[in-house]
Amino acid sequence: MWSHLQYSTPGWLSLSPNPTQLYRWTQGLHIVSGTAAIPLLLVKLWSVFPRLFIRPPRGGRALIVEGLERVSIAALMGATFFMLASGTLNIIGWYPWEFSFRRTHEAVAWVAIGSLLVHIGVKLPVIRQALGAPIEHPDHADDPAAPTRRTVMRGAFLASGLAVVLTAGQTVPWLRHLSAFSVRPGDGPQDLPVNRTAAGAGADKTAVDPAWRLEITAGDRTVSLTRDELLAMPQSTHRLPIACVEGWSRNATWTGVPVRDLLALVGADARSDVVVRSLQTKGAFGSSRVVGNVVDDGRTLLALELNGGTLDIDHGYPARLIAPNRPGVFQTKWINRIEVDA
Ligand SMILES: Nc1nc2c(c(=O)[nH]1)N[C@H]1C(S)=C(S)[C@@H](COP(=O)(O)O)O[C@H]1N2
Ligand SMILES: [Mo]
Repeated sequence: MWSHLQYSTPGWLSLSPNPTQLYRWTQGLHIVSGTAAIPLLLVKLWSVFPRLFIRPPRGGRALIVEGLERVSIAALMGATFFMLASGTLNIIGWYPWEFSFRRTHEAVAWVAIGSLLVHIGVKLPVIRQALGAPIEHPDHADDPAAPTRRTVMRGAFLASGLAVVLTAGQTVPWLRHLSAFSVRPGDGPQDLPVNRTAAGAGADKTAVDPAWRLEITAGDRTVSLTRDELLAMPQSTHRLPIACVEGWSRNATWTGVPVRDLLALVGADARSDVVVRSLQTKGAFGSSRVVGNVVDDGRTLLALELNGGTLDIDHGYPARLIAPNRPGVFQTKWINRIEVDA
């Protein structure tokens, strides 16, 4: 839910650039816990599956209670399946649907949370009874060939742990080489994965055009700078992560000009909200808004270099935004305009 809040922050709320790694952490936890939940859900379903075929009770009241319970379970199952399936497809970067993934994933999460609370409420007496009973209860031993509860639990946690180890490397550096299943273990130019390439954004020609200029505007004031002029300004270097909504994240070393220094050139206040625009001609996320308290942070850079070399074109050459505690999707690449809000 925090990841969603950072992705789509209401206008009246101004989130802090600190802690620097917060979005990376919530996003990583989100992906890891979702992955871990898949085997747990499957085992849970397997264990309750036979109950689906139990004859409904006779008698009006009992039938209504049973019916309501089944409806709430249907909502819980539907929501949970949707969450894990759509989340997995999002990590893979495959969107075989028309609706907005992010907004739907968030809305259905509330359905899942609500129906889970109802389900736990309804089952509380059963849960209490089961937790109080010895784990190898004789009632469960009527089929000697069936696995014991302990075996099933161990299997489930093992499968879940394995799923985490095999995917978490796209977020956790020391797991990188273990993560056979992670979709983007992170091989890209300059030791950083690429989300959308310059060609994919329709910016590959304009990005290398010698006529490129960075335009900074505030009201009727405009300043235009070449890349060499930007390089001649005082540079700052900071280690900041890219944390992608699609489930991978990575720290990198960025060098460039603090955005607030660029605002000073047009006489704008360092705490102004700004919109950064790019050369992008195809697809979404070609521009983004940076709120004043992020602009004011000296680590919010118009980056010109990455990991000690000139920014690769697929990482946003000639210039890209990088700011602390910011969803990757808003770290806009191929910037050519910075507009200060009036
Ligand atoms: N102009 C533009 N900038 C963009 C994007 C984009 O599609 N267009 N994708 C964003 C996304 S989703 C991520 S995760 C980061 C990834 O940066 P990288 O490709 O340099 O690792 O760039 C962001 N910047
Ligand atoms: Mo992203």
